[in-house]
Amino acid sequence: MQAQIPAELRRRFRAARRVCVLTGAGVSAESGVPTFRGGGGAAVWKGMPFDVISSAAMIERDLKSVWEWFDYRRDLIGSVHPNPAHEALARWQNLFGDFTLVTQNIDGLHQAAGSREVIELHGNIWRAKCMACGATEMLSLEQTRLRPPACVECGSEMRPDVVLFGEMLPMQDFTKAANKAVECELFFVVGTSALVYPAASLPEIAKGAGAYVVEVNPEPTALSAVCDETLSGKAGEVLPLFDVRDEDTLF
Ligand code: BJW
Ligand code: ZN
Repeated sequence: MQAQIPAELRRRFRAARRVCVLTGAGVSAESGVPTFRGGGGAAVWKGMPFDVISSAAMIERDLKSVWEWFDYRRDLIGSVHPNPAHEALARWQNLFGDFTLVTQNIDGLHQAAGSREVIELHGNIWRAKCMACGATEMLSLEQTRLRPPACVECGSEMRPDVVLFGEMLPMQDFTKAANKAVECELFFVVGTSALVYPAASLPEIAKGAGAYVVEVNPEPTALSAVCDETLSGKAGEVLPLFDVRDEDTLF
């Protein structure tokens, strides 16, 4: 039987004014983007575990391989589309007085579905950043691939504008996300293993500040025990259920 939304959560969803959502790789899984952990397929590339290739140390050691890894992923992401989970979250921004969508994903699929002002904690795979002057440039699939690209402002090497292990998150964005986690009444954590910090601290911050925390994930996570509600299922199947007006649908 298909999962349904418990009446208590449906009531809270209808009454809420300030809602915050944190998404992870699982929200894009149904679009065909591999997750990082749990056999999703992105775990190893050319024999290197992703936390080795996606690390600050590898930028220093082998920038060209880092570009190859992200070019490979950009090619894949360039051919996929938002799924019903992205689309549901894009609708949610019009339902609440204060709605914040925070993502760990770098694929841009929330924006492709129509979400505005998405807080991207780990950067964006479609952007390059100059390692000397910080200038940024958008990347397209059609571009000639000089790797690493040269900065148009100063000629220095550019890197993918993503946050790798051992690197700081964009401070302003994380602070904004943490403030919204403190202020919200309802916090959804969707499709993330909640293992990577500081992103994984956001639901904990929300819970500590009194929010009702809801997890959407087909698997239990490190966070499940602290959530007020866990909806066990795929994001693309569970999130659209919040649109259903039937009061009698119980989990
Ligand atoms: C579905 C589904 C469906 C499937 N529907 N769900 C405290 C303790 C120990 C270490 C640290 C700590 N604090 C910080 C650290 C270090 C480190 C860290 O957290 N390590 C942990 C692994 C222990 N953090 C950092 O290094 C961060 N920076 C930092 O802390 O700066 C300060 C500092 C500076 C200098 C030195 C030291 C500290 C930066 C972290 C950046 C992470 N970047 C990555 C790579 C981005 C680029 C790339 O894409 O390659 O971001 S790592 C990778 O993990 C990626 C993701 O955004 C991130 C989170 O993964 P996510 O989204 O949760 O995906 P999965 O695959 O783990 O889970 C998918 C989930 O979906 C599963 O639960 C499935 O069940 C579910 N799912 N299908 C719904 N259909
Ligand atoms: Zn530059």
